[in-house]
Amino acid sequence: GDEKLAAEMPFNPTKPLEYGDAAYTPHAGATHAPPTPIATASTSTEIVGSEKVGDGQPDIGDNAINRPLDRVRVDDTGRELTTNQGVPVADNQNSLKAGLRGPTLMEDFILREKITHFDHERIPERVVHARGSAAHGYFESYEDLRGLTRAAPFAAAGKRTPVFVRFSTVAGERGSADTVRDVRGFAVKFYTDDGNWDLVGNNIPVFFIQDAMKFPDLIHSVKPEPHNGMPQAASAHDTFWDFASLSPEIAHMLLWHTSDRAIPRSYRMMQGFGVHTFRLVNDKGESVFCKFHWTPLAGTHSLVWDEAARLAGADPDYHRRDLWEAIDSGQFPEYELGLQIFTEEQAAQFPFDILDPTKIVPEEMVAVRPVGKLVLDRNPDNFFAETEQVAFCAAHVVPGIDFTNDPLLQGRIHSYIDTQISRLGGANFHEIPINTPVAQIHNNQRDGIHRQQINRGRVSYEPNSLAGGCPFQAGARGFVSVPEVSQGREVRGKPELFADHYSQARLFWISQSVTEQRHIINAFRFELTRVHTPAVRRRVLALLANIDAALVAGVADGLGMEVPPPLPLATDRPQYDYPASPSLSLFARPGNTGIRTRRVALLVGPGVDGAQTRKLYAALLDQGAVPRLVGQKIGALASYTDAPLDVEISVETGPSVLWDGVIIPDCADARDALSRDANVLEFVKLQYRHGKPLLALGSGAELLKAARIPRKLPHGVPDPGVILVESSEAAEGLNSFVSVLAQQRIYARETDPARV
Ligand code: HDD
Repeated sequence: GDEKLAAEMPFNPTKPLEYGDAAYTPHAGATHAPPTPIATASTSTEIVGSEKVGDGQPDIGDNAINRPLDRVRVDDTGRELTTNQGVPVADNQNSLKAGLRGPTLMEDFILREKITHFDHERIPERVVHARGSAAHGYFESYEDLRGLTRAAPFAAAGKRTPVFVRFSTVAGERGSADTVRDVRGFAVKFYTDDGNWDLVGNNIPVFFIQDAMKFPDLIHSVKPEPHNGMPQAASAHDTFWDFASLSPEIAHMLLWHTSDRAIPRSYRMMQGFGVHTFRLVNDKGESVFCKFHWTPLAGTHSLVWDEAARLAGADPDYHRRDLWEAIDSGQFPEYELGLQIFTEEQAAQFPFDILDPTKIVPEEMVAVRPVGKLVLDRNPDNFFAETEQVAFCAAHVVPGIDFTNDPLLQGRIHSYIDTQISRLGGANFHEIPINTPVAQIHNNQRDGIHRQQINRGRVSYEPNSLAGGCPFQAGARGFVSVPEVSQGREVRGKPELFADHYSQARLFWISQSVTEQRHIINAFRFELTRVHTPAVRRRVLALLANIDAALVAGVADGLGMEVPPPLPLATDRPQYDYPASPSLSLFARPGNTGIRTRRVALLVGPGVDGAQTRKLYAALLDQGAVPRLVGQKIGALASYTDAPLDVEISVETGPSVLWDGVIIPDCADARDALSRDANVLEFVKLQYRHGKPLLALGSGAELLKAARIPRKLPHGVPDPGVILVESSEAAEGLNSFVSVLAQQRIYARETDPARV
């Protein structure tokens, strides 16, 4: 019917009716028959067929948060176009004019409403963490933790609490690239029975500064420089390193920031941390200290810098797309929540202050106890309404969770609510659906811009008798702050232990593998090469000189500079000598999801063995990988064995950095067709340079030869990731390929400078 016609029509069939005399007769525009309703899974909690949600599309899965959001979910399927007042619109192509060539009439309220709304579509972006991507899901507690905390999510084994999680970069603007070197935000909103709890963390367990007082300075230094608005989403410029070199408390964070943690392969493959020390409180009022850790089941994996920089051009949405596609294809990202729990007495013995956010509690001192899992199983329906308007707040805690006196955290308690008031336009931002708790809201707060709630009755004060005293205080059931005793003279300053700036930086450094250490040195080299003021570079070297001799020597060499004397220490106290902590290496958590969601290019050219290609494709799909046919151009490609292949992506639009590995199927013309194409050669070389597995079958090997891919690692042993097999051994070849792909990368290939 109409649908088929519409599909076959490469043009807009009603276009002619917009012109000349035809315009005087209103017409219906391009009508489509309403699609046949799609049966919704019985597990869905969506209100199927309701006025607001149409025929039940899109399928929203089984998730407790759906129901509150259903109220506002809109589905246009089979509906007429209306104004914001619900008035059906006859013509959405033309403004109302006095004659076909006449001026547009002021009376055209439809045009004016549409343009006015458009003119106001943008809101201010977040002052930090502007660039982000989010998903819905749930948190499931492994056990009943009520002995430790009365926080609702931990009340029973198997209890599920709906969550909304937003990942982000810090420095870049809303449209900046995902793969820049930066800290990643990891913000979790738990819609608990006792109200919203936001765990607003990062993928790095320490922070740059020790006191909220310095936050605006830190951010001003890393953001684009104010005179010329450059550089975008980068710490590699003078102002950041100027500030850093004058703030030695940054030393520990700098090593994390220059490590591969700051260029994760995916939001699904990085850890998350609450950073500060928090408190857990049980219903007897007893409290312990707690550090929160999220650990991805997919393991911790990172990009390499050259790849990250190229990715920013090839796909600025690389992490956003990765998260979206994983969830869309049912490969739900999972993270385990772990707690480091310790008492006040234990804390007093630590060689650092637990209120200092530039320090970790090494896992060797306090083990991480797994207590539950986070599963992200549904993409947002609307980016703006959900991902952009979500308002996280470090002050959002629930009974069972409490703050500590960490001076950075104390400042955050103020900042987040405050920033939402200008970003989201007023004090009622909690009524925006994505921010509304599942728990009910009853209080005497009233009015304000864009108020949604219609509070009944004449009473909006407490105490009252006219409303029977309601809403009444919850007493002990409510949030009760830990009655910590505070005393002391008013003072602006820090405890002396905060002045140990280098011990944990050294701990991090000595806990890294040789590969990771090399990457840190190279990252410093890159960042400081972009710094133009020699004195700033020298001061950073002087800071590094307090951490490790090999580190500073490596960085100085990269900059062609001498190692300067170390920066003077801020305290005479001896720095603490930590033993290495193996869990600080990225390689400590390889993950257990095999090659699921890994992207594999099957690089095909004229003369390809189509049957073999199809088999490899199917085998990869079978293991949960994402294979794609990549060629010199898209469309039909003749195969010498069977029907033509349908090439999905070209090397131009899907360049090397978008793939975790490449397979070159047997290809009779490989030497002529593929090996003479510089783009194809570049594709293969970059796969090699970035440590990715390459499998060539039969004459596909000609391409590796042309690209001069070495078969041995720099230290002489065969490279397990350069796999050349005869077509008859395709299955064995694929097995070897898969085992390397699961490891993510062969770092042993790296030389500096690169040899391919
Ligand atoms: Fe912050 C956003 C994480 C220190 C002030 N912060 C923001 C987000 C994350 C963090 C993940 C984005 C939330 C989202 O996705 O919407 N921030 C942290 C961590 C910190 C930290 C882990 C240190 C341990 N932040 C920090 C300080 C201040 C702020 C010290 C101010 C005194 N942060 C903000 C903010 C933002 C924000 C200005 C910007 C947008 C927003 O809050 O909603 O209030």
